[in-house]
This record gives sequence, structure tokens and C-alpha cells, in this order.
Amino acid sequence: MNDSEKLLESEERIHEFEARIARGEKIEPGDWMPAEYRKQLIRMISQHAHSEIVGMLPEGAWITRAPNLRRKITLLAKVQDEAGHGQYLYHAAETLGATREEMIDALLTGKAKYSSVFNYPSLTWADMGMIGWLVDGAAIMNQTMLAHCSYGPYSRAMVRICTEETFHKKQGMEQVIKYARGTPKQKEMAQDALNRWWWPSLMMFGPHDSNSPNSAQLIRWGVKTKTNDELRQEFINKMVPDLQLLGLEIPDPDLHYDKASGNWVSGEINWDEFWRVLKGDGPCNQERMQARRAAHENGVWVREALNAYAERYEH
Ligand code: FAQ
Repeated sequence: MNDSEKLLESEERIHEFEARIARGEKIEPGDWMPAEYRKQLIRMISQHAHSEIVGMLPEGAWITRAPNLRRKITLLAKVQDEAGHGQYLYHAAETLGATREEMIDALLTGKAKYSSVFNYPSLTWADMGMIGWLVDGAAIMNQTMLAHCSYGPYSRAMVRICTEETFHKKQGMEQVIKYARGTPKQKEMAQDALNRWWWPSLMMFGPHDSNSPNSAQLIRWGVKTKTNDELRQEFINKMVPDLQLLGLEIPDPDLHYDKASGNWVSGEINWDEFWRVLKGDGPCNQERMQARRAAHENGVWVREALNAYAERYEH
């Protein structure tokens, strides 16, 4: 086949691939897909997996300090769920040809990103409620969209993850309601947690659409069906009335309701801070990466034992 025939064939294949997506069919691991689709999915799914794993750290730090047994069991279950989400997602990325070693290496060497929100510290118990409500709430908004994405293994992982995240969000919401309606000190703690987690939660949705280089291609291939700004706006519209109902104040002096569009319009996000955090200069980036590197090093013997077992009994 000469070069122009190859080009024609690949154009035909892309056309057929896009027609499948337009018909709402799922793309499965053995199916033909453009190299760029595979690359985008590996990037996004592996970064999503890293986020789940690094996301265990801010909450994991509070397991030993839970105020009672019920809260401790709930938090343990939540953090354990996040580990499970990381596993489903690494598996989904493996179906595209990425190896676990490559992905972990990319995280530990700083080549791969993970969600910016996990580079902020969890300072009080009220943060456990606020993370559950805001951070899991934002994650669900994004992941409900991804449950309809064109890649089968990713969309199916999202269905299960969203179910579990809904429990995470509810337990967070319950805690924030209790604190917001509790003693003056508890209310102050809930407000302080909101002040610190509001903006990082909005940043989770990614840069404005005009600064989002990946969105156009992801939308074209049915991975994302909504843009970063659309999802962020849905989140703001949902959260603002609920938080205000509890007597909590959103830490945004420019926030206002726009009757014409029916939207709560937010003040501008501090994008300098967002990009700084992505480049490694957030309040907890170093601490998070140190924790992940230590976990990896301390786990060498487990991996060696598993490999030895596999060699002995599986061959
Ligand atoms: N943090 O062109 P776009 C959770 C990067 S799971 C860090 O707009 P895209 C569960 C982006 O990667 C939370 N980096 O990118 C939980 C790209 O850089 P690259 C994670 C960010 O892919 C709860 C560059 O900026 N969820 O919370 C962020 O179209 C509680 C340009 O951006 C997912 O990963 C950010 N916030 O849209 C666990 C969902 N935003 O890779 C524990 C799947 C952007 O080209 C406790 N991912 N970047 O070098 C997505 O939906 C998308 O990838 C976005 C970004 C929306 C995150």
C-alpha cells in the first residue's frame, strides 16, 4: 500500500469510528481507534486514577482522629473506596495498552498530573464533611458525564464509581448540616472549611474552555459531552442555594444570581494559583508526592512476593 492509499484507509477508518460514536456505540479495547484517541484516554484515565489514590491522603490523615466510632467506620470505608476507584481506573487504562509500572512511574516522577484539589491541607474534622460534599460532589458531576463516554471500560467504571461517590457525598453533606446547625464553634468550623475548599473545588473542573486545549478533541470523540465551564456552572448552581440554606456564606464577594440566564455567576477563579498548583507549587504537593513515593518503596516486598507467587504457581 502506498502512502496516499494508507492515508485514505485511515481517513475511512476514522470516519467509521466517528460514525460508531455518533450512533452511541461504545468503543471496546480490541476495536480500531485513532492513536490520538488512545493517547488522550490513557492520559485522562491514568490521571483520574492517580487522583483517586492521592485523594486518599487528605482524608486518610483523619481516620485516627475521628470523633466517634460511626464517623471512623464511615471514613475508613470512604478512603478504602477511593483505593478501589484507583484500581478500576488503572485497569481501564491497562485495556488501552498502558502498563501499571509506566503509569505509576509517570506519577512518581511528576510527569503525570493528579487533581489539583488534593494539594490542599485538611486542617480540621469539618474538612471531612466539606470534602465529601464539595469535592465528591464536584467529582460526581464530572463523572456522571463520563459514565456516558464513548470508551466502554471507562464508562462502565464510572457507573460503579458514581454510585459509591454518591454515598461519599451524602455522608459529607450530613456532617456539614450537623455542624452548620450545631454549636457556634461547629458552625465556625463548617464556615472555615467552606472558605478553604470552595475555590479549590471550582478549580477541579479545569481551566476555562478558552484555555482547555484537550476539550475540543475529547468532545469530538464523545469522551467529554460537556465542557469544563458548563460542568462548573452546574455545580455552582446546585451548591450555592444548598449552602446558603444552611446559613453558610460562600467566600466570593462577586457571586450573584443572574435572572436572565438562571445562573449563579461566580467571581473570577485565581488561575495563577491553579497553574502554580499544577506545576508542583501548591501547599501540599511535596508532602503528597513524598507520601506516594514512600508507599511505593514500602510496597516493594509485596510486589516481589506477588511476582514470586505468580512465577511459582501460575506458570
Ligand atoms: N487538576 O485541556 P484541559 C475525585 C490539566 S476524582 C490537575 O481542560 P482536560 C474523587 C489537564 O490534565 C477527581 N490538572 O484538560 C475523590 C491538562 O493537562 P495535560 C479527578 C488539571 O483533560 C474525591 C491541562 O490542565 N477527576 O475527586 C486539572 O480536557 C474525594 C489542560 O486542561 C478526574 O480526573 C485539575 N483540576 O480536562 C477522591 C476526572 N484540570 O494532561 C478522593 C477525569 C485540568 O494535558 C476524595 N478527568 N488539568 O498535561 C477529566 O474530566 C478531565 O481530565 C479534567 C480536565 C476536567 C480534569
